[in-house]
Amino acid sequence: METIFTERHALRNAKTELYGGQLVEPFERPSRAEYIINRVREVGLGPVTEPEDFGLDPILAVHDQTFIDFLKVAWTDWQAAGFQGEAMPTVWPARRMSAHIPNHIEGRLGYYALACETSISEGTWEAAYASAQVALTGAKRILDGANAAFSLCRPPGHHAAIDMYGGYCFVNNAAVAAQSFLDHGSSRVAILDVDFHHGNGTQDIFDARDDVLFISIHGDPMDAFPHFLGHADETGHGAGEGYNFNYPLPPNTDFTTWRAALSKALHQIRSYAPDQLIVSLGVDTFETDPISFFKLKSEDFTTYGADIAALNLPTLFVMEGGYDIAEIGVNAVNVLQGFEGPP
Ligand code: OKP
Ligand code: ZN
Repeated sequence: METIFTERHALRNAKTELYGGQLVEPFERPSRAEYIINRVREVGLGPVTEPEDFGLDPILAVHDQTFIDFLKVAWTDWQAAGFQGEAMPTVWPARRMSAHIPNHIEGRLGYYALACETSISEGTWEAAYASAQVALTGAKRILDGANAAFSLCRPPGHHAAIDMYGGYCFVNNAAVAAQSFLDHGSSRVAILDVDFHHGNGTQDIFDARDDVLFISIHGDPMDAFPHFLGHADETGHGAGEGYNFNYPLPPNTDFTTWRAALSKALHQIRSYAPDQLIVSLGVDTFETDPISFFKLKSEDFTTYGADIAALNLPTLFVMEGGYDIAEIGVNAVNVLQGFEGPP
């Protein structure tokens, strides 16, 4: 399987994340991608290639122009306001407040953020843009006939909504890729999100549409980030009713329980008969992930990769989360090797 990767991911190198009332080194850091690409090379998964540049249009096909314009200038506007640290919101348009978009950068950060742990720093937009191009290049490989590809995206994307960033995500790479499939002739695309956290951004983008089936298996939002979306009763709206499914699972969920949810999800994907499958591949379901509470072991990732392969669909893997960095390469590549099957 081909891996699409660029060193430009390292332009996203924030110094601070707000965690437990302290500013800490971000969990979502450049070494994550380095461990994954090293493992890809170590096992000889396949060629590693640079992304092509498809420009902004495929990003604007799923995100609001005003939101993307904001991401481009947020860091320079923050510096121009005279602040010394990295950019983070401190105020939101909360219940019963005005929806006017403020002028001041502090107000605009609150308007476009769904969470405040994710600092905006120098190079953040450039890395987020490159990450989306990595996803688009993977999609192109599938359109050109590959049965699978691995878009080693960083920063991740599945929390980024139509007009909101947060949860380490700025541009929704999986959604950008799905829309690109549709814009190149596909009728239906399925997105399976196996990251520990609910893919609220992806759900938001396709909530009212029937041309993208979105299914997420994740920590119950009653107990886990993003807390305000991802419940089982969210099944889509309007034309999208019946094309969104969530499998929230409780603390300490092991692979047997997780795999039973996956089995239901795979059955729903099979019935939908999509032209392509996109897997939002987060490996923060691992038993020793520092910010998550599922109990998958490294060999379980291989097993479920094979489960997904049994669908026999052209499949694009898009990297999302995973924060036990020492094992992130093994776990992510185990899914891909499980998908490919024994040599
Ligand atoms: C991004 B991705 C945990 C706080 C979690 C943000 C998590 C973002 C996860 N106590 N804060 O889905 O892996
Ligand atoms: Zn996650």
